[in-house]
Amino acid sequence: ALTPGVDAPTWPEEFAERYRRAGHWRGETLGGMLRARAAAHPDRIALVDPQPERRSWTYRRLDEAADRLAAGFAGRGIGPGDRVVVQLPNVGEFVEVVFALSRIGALPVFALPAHRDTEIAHFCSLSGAVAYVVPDVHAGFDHRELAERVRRRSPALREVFVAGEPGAHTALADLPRDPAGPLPGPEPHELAFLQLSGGTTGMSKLIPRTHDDYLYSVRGSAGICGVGPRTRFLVVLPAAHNFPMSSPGWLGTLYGGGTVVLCPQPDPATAFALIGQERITMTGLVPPLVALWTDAAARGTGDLGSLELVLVGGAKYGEQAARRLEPALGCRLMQVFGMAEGLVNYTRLDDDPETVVTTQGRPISPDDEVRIVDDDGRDVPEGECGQLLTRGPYTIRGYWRAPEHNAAAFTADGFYRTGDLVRRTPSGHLVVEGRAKDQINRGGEKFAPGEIEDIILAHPAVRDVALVAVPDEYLGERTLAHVILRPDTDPPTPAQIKAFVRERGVAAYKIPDLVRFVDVFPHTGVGKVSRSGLRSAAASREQR
Ligand code: J2J
Repeated sequence: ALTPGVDAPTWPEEFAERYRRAGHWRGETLGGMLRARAAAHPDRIALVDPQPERRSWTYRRLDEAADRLAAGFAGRGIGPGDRVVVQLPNVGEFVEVVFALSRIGALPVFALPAHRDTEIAHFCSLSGAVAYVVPDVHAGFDHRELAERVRRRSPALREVFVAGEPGAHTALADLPRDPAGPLPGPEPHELAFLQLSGGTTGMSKLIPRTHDDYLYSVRGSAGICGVGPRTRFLVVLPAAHNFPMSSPGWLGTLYGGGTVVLCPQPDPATAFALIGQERITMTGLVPPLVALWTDAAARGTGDLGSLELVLVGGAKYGEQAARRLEPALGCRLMQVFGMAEGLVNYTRLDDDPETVVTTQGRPISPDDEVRIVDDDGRDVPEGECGQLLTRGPYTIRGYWRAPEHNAAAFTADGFYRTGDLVRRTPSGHLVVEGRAKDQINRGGEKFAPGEIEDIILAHPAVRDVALVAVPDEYLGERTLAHVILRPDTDPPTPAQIKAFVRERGVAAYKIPDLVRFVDVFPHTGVGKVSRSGLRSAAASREQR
């Protein structure tokens, strides 16, 4: 069972009161939101999964599917507060599963399709998950086998559900579908799900979001982006990411009564065909994808005529690239600087064009509190660069079951230390200048270097390792592992180091792009490896 405020720190009552009084927290739940939309416009199309055969769900059908699946899960003993790791690609079942779990009050733990043994086992043990939902085979990888291995490592994991051919597990489609009568459902102030953090130390932390707080950010996002019944949103990034889920993403689109179309792969060939066929009006992309898309559009492929707005975020979007988007794709650009922990900033539809290409936007809410501070925690003079701290109606007060980490990641008065370096323009827009946190952001995918360093350190020939980000024209950053080998061992090749990491079972985006063998790392005064030293050394070498 969950103990509020212990498993997941929550807002002090005076803040909760204030956010309710301001009308931010309206007592809605994810499941209740869908129910209300289904009552208001049952026959409108909510969801389209175009491949391999086009399937579509009206709002009524999606609502009923959620109820039936909720009954099926409940019949297998999944109850309020239970955690369920959900690892599905962009398929209709993903949306059904999220709403079904929400109807029960069980909490999805959002894994990404790219995650492998190490990450999934970690999510299972940290969350205490009782069930795990997987596809059968995705991108040539058999998730049922992964589930089998994870189950052997995770004593609490009782059930594995498969979207597709179940193998040794249970097919979602085979769950009994007789509604067991209305389920009580969660309270709006309770947890809705656990999102993943990018991580700065060790493995990813889990981010506890409540129905009230998340739906406030979803509603605000839908409003800022002008989502309405005629919005047709293409989910290009993995649907479990906070960005395509809530900025405004598939939840914002359903909130606003539009149609969500799931894109199975982000490549221009697949996406452009869908944009043409489904008359897509809006989507969200990370900067490297925009580059691929604008190149393809310049070659004249695809009919993008229906596209009105593209949101770009997840990593810094350079000004020069930003200037090219509107002419290349023939639609508006909106920059978004957000985080699964909460705070999301958008440029606005009525911002002047310079602001849209040169800033990462301003917060959703008038009650988002933003401080920009120096290393000693003092506010920097207005307009200068510093570390971004934030507190507000949809920013968490702490990670799931991580009291020690929380003591460092949050100030005593509840501000989240984002680790981002920003400055604020006179109009209140934020410009991201860099980051103070020890994190790699590889084309929008974040992780802590330590996670991979620990794996490489286990290699018998390795004495020490430091993983750093180096600038990359396409990805923004890619990874370079500096490795110090033990004397008297057979030296491995870079390819062998990469294979060693891959075989441990981690997401492919975490495997070092480059491996370089060195004799010593640059050291700081106190003898600790200086990552910034490594980074600048690596950066200047790359530039030569
Ligand atoms: C620079 N850095 C950015 C941007 C995120 C909307 C959009 C993105 C995310 C997201 C999200 C950036 N420029 N435009 O959840 O709802 C970096 C920052 C930030 C971290 C958060 C959303 N947009 N970043 O990317 O939890 O370093 O959320 O702290 O994955 O990404 O990563 P994540």
